[in-house]
Amino acid sequence: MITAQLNPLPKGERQRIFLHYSTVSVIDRYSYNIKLNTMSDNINWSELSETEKIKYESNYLRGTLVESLADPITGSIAFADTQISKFHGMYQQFDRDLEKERKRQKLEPAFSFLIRVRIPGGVVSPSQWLKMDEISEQYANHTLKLTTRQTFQLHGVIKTNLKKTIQAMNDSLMDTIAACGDVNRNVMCHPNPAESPLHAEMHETARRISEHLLPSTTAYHEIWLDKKLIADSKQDVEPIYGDRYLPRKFKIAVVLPPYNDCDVFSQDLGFIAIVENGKIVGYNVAVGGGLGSTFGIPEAYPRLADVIGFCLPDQVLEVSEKVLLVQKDNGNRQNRKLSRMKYTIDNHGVDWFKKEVEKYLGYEFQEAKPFAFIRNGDRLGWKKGTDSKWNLTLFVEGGRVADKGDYKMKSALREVAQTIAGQFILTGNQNVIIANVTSEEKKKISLILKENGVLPGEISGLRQNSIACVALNTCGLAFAEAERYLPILISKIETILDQHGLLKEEIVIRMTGCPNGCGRPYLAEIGFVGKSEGHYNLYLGGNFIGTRLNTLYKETLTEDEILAELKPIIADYAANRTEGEKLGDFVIRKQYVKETLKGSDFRH
Ligand code: SRM
Ligand code: SF4
Repeated sequence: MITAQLNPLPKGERQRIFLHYSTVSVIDRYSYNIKLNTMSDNINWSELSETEKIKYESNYLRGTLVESLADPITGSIAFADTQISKFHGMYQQFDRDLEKERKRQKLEPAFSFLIRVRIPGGVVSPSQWLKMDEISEQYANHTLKLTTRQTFQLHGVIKTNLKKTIQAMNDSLMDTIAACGDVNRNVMCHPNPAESPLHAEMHETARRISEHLLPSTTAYHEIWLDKKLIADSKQDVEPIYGDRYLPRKFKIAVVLPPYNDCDVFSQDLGFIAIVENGKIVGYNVAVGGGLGSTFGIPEAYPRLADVIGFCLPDQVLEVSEKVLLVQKDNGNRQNRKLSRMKYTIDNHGVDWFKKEVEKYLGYEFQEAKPFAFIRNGDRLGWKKGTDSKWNLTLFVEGGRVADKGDYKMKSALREVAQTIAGQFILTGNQNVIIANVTSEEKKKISLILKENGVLPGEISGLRQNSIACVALNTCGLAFAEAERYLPILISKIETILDQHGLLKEEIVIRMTGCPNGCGRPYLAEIGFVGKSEGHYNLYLGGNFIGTRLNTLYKETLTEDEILAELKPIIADYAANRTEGEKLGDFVIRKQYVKETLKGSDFRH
């Protein structure tokens, strides 16, 4: 065995030796990696989560992916590779609708993969939109899923189509690197060019942060794009991440007050643009947001970020890097339920965290500057930009771009993409903006939408502000439906709102199939979190500007119970609200729930 001859090695030597062993059998190579890595560093693996070892042993995100992909016996990949493949932008899943039947037939689950694209700020060209549309037809389940982090997901891609899918995306200059995994994820950015001439600058900032924090490993290119490394001429190093990457996922957003359309306080790191005399003079820096939580574990809770200071535009990259590094060096690597940066901050205190980042930076933050938000969510409809170009923010229910009966959203957007020269901008609320179009194109777009049954004007204020995570049938963590059920529940709540003349009232409503928070339900005025099939916890009292967590109102409700609980509250709201008072504020003033002041007070 090669392993015996080569241990122990100084850490820097590891890569060079890996690159020489392309001819060693898979098993030998894999056990070689394990032994070599384990012995060359004094890491007590038994104290760390299993994923730490998998990352470390993966040879900078290679694992045995190549072998797993080539294995014809199963539609799945090896367990360790399911963890490593996340860093490449994909998750192994199975169709949960078919689970029982497949078991009955003694078949393995109907495995397929979710692929998530990296699109900082959500901006794609019409030709990229068309490519994604084409790929979804050819290799996925014929739909495009617009996510809560401004990107596309494809569902239902089988193992043998993974490489072709990634290559097709690459042909259109899109990639999936670091869309998932313990790294910085897709960087979000205020999406609407009509809202401000500063959009291009902000988008560029988001793009640069994303590029700066990309993993450097060449594994992605090697595995998916067949770009082979030449041994000895180039070695993988991860100057930012090191060989175990981050303790957990890491998320960044850049927002432009007064619009909190990326829910900046739910991010690990948020940049809040400060504009003076029409120019971005810098950004307030917010740290420690995160919404994931777990039923039955009070130590795992949603938390909103704290603003710790102000930085100049040219400091954004180093601030991003140093905040990430403080988390990398101090985050919990034992328990993945408690490893997000929000817990590092709560464990050590915000002041400690700020000082630590300043130590890494070598300078202090300036004092944070005043800012104010007026709303979260998207403003739907046509808006004219300062450049006289038009932008249409289009509601996409549950972010699912599909043709359903006479409602042909997918066909409509395909035709629009074939017609316009502007852009498509995916929003952080699962919607899409058809951006930068001329007056002539605007007319054509309106016609195309009408002909395909997509009528943007006719949606209630509640539905406009709805988000539902994917949940069933693909999400392996879902306890209950979300995307497939929220539209039905909303129709029933709309009937109550209509009875009280509140159909146009904008109310933020969000649903997820489990407490992980993918649809950011804890920031909603009405939030639902799935507990079991057909049962949801109801949370009230988030605010319309995304700066307050909501509070558990009632637990484990059925649909009838949900409607029975909401009916009197809506009636009271219609009769007794003060002028302009939003529902989330009303339920606190009327003491339906107490305000949640900090994440650690949050209870399920
Ligand atoms: Fe998420 C895991 C879908 C945004 C918190 N999320 C998952 C997985 C991959 C399930 C899994 O691990 O097996 C889901 C795949 C479902 C499927 O079939 O597509 C999933 N998350 C989504 C998306 C697609 C929801 C959507 O309907 O739009 C969003 C993709 C965003 C993207 O493009 O990158 C999505 N996830 C979020 C958000 C919201 C955000 O980022 O603004 C959150 C809460 C914010 C946060 O991170 O704190 C979120 N997802 C989680 C968590 C809990 C993390 C935690 O700190 O505990 C998990 C579970 C985990 O990581 O272990 C998770
Ligand atoms: Fe799945 Fe839960 Fe995320 Fe919904 S919130 S997509 S059910 S992990």
